[in-house]
Amino acid sequence: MEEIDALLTESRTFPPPPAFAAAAHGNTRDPWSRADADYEAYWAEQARALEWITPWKQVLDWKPPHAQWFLGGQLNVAANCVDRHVRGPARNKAAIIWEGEPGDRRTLTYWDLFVEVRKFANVLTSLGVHKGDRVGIYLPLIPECAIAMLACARVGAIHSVVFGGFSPESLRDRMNDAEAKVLITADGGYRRGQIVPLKRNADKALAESPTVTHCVVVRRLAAGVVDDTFSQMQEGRDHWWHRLMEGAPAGHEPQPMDAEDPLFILYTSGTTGKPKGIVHTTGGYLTGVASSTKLVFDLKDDDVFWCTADVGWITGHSYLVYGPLANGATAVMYEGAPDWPEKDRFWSLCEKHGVTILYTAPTAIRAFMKWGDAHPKKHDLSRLRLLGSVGEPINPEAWMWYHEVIGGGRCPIVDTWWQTETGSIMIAPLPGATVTKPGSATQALPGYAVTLLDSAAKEIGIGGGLLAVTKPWPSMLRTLWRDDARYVSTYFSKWDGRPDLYFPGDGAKRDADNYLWILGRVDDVLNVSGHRIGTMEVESALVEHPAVAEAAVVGRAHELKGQALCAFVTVREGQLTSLALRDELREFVARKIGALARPDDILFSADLPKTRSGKIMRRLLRDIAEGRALGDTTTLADPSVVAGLKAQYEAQES
Ligand code: 7RM
Repeated sequence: MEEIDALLTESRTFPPPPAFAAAAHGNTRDPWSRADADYEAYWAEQARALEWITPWKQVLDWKPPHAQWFLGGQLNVAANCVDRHVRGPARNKAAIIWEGEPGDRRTLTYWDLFVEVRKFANVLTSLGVHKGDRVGIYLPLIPECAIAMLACARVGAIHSVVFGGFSPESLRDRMNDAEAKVLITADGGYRRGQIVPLKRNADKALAESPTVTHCVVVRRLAAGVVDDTFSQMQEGRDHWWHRLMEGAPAGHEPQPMDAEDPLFILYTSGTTGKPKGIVHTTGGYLTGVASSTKLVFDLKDDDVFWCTADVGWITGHSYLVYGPLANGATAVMYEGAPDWPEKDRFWSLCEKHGVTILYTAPTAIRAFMKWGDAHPKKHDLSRLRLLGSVGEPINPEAWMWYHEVIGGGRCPIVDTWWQTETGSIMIAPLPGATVTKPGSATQALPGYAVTLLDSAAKEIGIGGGLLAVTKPWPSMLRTLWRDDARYVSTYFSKWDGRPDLYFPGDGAKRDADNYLWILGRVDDVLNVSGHRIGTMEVESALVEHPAVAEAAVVGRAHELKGQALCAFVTVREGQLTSLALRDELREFVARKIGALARPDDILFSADLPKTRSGKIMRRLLRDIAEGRALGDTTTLADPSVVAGLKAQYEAQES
């Protein structure tokens, strides 16, 4: 039996526009040929684009499931992202164009970054931070995020960024697990016009984080709102960022780091609750992100690259900070919400800053669709030349809308599949070389060995299966912080006796052109009368209906079929819900992908429970559909959504 059935077919294809292809970095199959011919030589070539203090002696040491890359090599990430650009023509180029939610703006050139990062590196040293120490970063999305991360990298400290939307408890647990010495935070940040009281949260966390001896506080809040309730400074422990910077020396030599020294820890919430501290190292990580940023986004000197993710997520680490800066590019950074003060904020930002490459998530794209075309139509988006998607499968409907309404039909879309664990993009088109298909992340990038396996590790040709990575790659996680056993059991124990096979936890299908279509997390797969149905295809079919903005599908136990399908549906703005619409949607899915995928239940809801990075939390919807008490809801963006849904579901049942 197949691990997962493939139901949907999507036959539209989009070749790279000729002019785009002609100017693109990758516009032939050549990178794949080179990588296939000599895998290690390919990665060595990518790594040589970085500046090394000491050359490596060995490209790869692979003792499954532990890999080491560029052994003997030494480099410094901050020197690669800042110093080397300052020596060249990018000295006065904008590195970060930042806009705060209230509309305040700052632009930092590479020279500005050089000045700030060196000074803050000296600040860290003065607070007793040494190579290998852990530093927590809990900030709104302001330039100090990048400065703090790069300053850590400069002195060899391991940063652990905690998303500013997380609670004091989450912050505390992460600080304690990593035994952080210093925490960098701000008095507050702005989100939907409200103040996020970061320092107050930090105070609560630090009351139970005994290893943290110093807390550096950025003054973010406007003068009028700065008051003691947002920033009560604790004598001896707390220091204003700007005060420390005033007294810091300007010069600083970057600490030479071994390629395999850790660069950062980033916690991801696992299925069991206790977050996993994903550990990334220096040489391999930077090689992976620098190389993929250039190739996948076809990054050129005059591009204005906007990755809309927060630095609290891996996407922000890799494609807001390290990837663009390693390439000497200009990155846009925006602090706030996409619908503040109006639902056109993203398009206003694109127009105002002349964004050429936009990288965002399907959940955002579906929200924009729901809000209607008028918002983007108000703005000149003609500078855009490339669009990217990440975080979830992008359903063809959203892909087409992104292509037409945002991209004006002229911009290729790169649907990029990867994970916190993989560090950088693994499956994606090269926009100048790959014919794209709406909903498919296409194929593995050059230098990545991705395939589909069944549960006996047998390769699947055409059809559905388990995604697997068969060779190590430079930016792979190296371990879980102080829990290597969990690293082995989570990622390298899916197939008996094969510790060389990495299991990402996703299901996918391969089509006749050897394209991959990610079908969602394997944990979410439904089993209806023996058919293994991925959530993505049913959701995608639902979203194709003009009344539907977003859908999430889960299974509940059913005595005859094994599982029955339960769909949670959000309708488009202005659309009314009715029993007739419910029946219509059930038939619509049956027609699109077959009667076996016809949802048994459809529940209309104004919102779906999502993580703070925008991924739908199907686990909680399953709890609702099966009438269980709700599991852990602490990682939800808005916990009230799921409580409301549960009440609504129960009312409908009775
Ligand atoms: C970058 C990021 C990882 C999980 C991954 C998938 C899903 C991410 C795509 C995708 C389909 C994509 N890191 N995912 N990108 N699914 N198409 N292009 O999101 O660690 O937070 O999540 O996200 O399930 O395993 S993550």
